[in-house]
This record gives sequence, structure tokens and C-alpha cells, in this order.
Amino acid sequence: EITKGINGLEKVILRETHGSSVEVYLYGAHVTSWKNEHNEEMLFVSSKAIFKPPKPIRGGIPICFPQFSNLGLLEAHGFARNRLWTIEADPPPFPSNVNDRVFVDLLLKPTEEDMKIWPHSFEYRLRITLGPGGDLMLISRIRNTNADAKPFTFTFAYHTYFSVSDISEVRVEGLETLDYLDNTKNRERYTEQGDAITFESEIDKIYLSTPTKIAVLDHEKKRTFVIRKEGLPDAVVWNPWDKKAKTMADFGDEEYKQMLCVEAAAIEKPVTLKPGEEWKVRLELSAVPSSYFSGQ
Ligand code: TA6
Repeated sequence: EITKGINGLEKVILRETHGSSVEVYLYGAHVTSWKNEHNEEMLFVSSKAIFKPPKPIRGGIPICFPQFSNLGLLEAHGFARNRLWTIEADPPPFPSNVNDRVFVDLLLKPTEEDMKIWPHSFEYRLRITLGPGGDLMLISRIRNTNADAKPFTFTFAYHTYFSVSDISEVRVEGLETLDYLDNTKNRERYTEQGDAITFESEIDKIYLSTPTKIAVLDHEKKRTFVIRKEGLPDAVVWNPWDKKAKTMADFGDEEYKQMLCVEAAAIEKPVTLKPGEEWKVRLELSAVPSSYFSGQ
């Protein structure tokens, strides 16, 4: 279903027969809502999010392409999240079957303007699909369509904002003992300690060579977000905490308590595509009721 969202921006609403739903704005191909069959919202969107181009929407799942953060000459996180994508009626076959899933296919190609700041042509196809159990899957296919035989190199992240009841009651499992680049210490490399990650201050870490599965446990809601990823070796964990929250106009001063970003990414080893080559990656999010924390 295509409808007008905030400020008249067009959005697609996917409804799954068992009751779960997803909303994605054509602006940025930006998922802003993912609800389970009990109509509970799984993603965080700031109450102060500015749904007005060219400002990216604060929350949901921003698409960071062709540049993660300031790792290059483009604007922070690249331009894909503040461009208007189109719905593609019959895309080339996707690597995943969608027979029992609802889905929408979005497409981004660079404009002449874009080619001035990033002189490459590409086709970015994003398939957003919802399964019978309410799991949300994002499949990206990025193809180098340069006519001049030039390869291009990029970094990438699904910048997912999870909604949590209280950040001080959240832990992340699956990133223990891994190396990470600490963005709060000019990206120096450290090694994470041995037990699950908990939160009591600003965190901005790019974990390297991470497992395909990461769990985000929300103790109060008794809910675990399970992140499964393919082709995305890194994972960014970010919470601005109080001081940085106050510096963000599109983020409430207290909202850091109800969100956590855990971002499936390709950062440490930028991706290079030759003309004609296509890069395919998948992110699958599910939310399962979790019993009490193990060992607490
Ligand atoms: O993914 C973490 C991060 O790179 C942080 O350093 C912070 O800048 C965050 O992204 C938000 O970036 P944005 O451009 O959306 O404000």
C-alpha cells in the first residue's frame, strides 16, 4: 500500500497476514516502522525526527551508502539515505524466495548531480520483505554499471535504531572478545572484554569480523532482537548518551535511554566492484520473547 506519510513524503506499508507490518519511506528507502503481530513497534524513531529532505530521518534503518560516516569525501553516511528511491515493479530475480512473504522492491540510481560528487553509475536494488513470523529482511544488491570500465569502492551500513525500554537494562551478546575501532578515541583499535556488552555511557564502536548472529537483549521488555547478517563483516554499536544527545536537534535529550544502534556494516574492508559486478548482502531482524538474562 503506497500512501502519503509525514510532510506528504510517500511511504509504502507492508502488512503481513499474521499482523506484523513495516513502513518504508521512498525518501532514503528508509524503514521507519517494524511492528510485530501485537502491533508493538520494534524500531526507534526520534519524536524530533525531521522528515524533510535533505535531512535524513533520525531513527528506523538509515541506509549508509556509498560511504559510512566520514570515511571519505561525501556527506556523513553517503547520499543514499537522502535521495528519493523508486518502486521497481519487476526487478531481476533476487537470491531469496519470497513466496510466503510480503515484499517491496526499491531502486536507486545516481542523478547527474550525484555523479558530480561520486563519479560512478550504479543500480542499488533493495528488497524489503516481511515473513510469516514477523521477521524483517533487507536484501541489498548493488551493481557497478559504469560504462567506462571503472571499478568503484564503497563502505556500507544498515544503521538500525532498535527501540529498547531502558538502555541501562540492555545487553548485547555475540561481540565479546572481538577487536573494535573506538570512534570516541579517534578510531583506535581495541579488544572487547570477555562478557556481554552493557551500557552506562556513550558508545560508538566499529566491531570487526563479527559473527553472522548478534543478540540484543531488552531485559525489561523480555525481548531479544536477533540480528542475522550475510556479507556484512562489521557491526557498529552506537548510543550517543546524554551529552551528545543534547547536541542533536533531531533527537530528544532523554531519548538515548530508549534506543540502541546495532548496525550490520562493511567498513574495515571497503568493497570494490568492477563494472558489471554485483554485491549482494542480507540483513534479517527478528524479535523473540527472551527469558531472564542468563547468569544475572
Ligand atoms: O554509526 C555511528 C555513527 O557514525 C556515530 O558516529 C554518529 O555520527 C551516528 O552514526 C549518527 O550519524 P548521523 O549522520 O545519522 O547523525
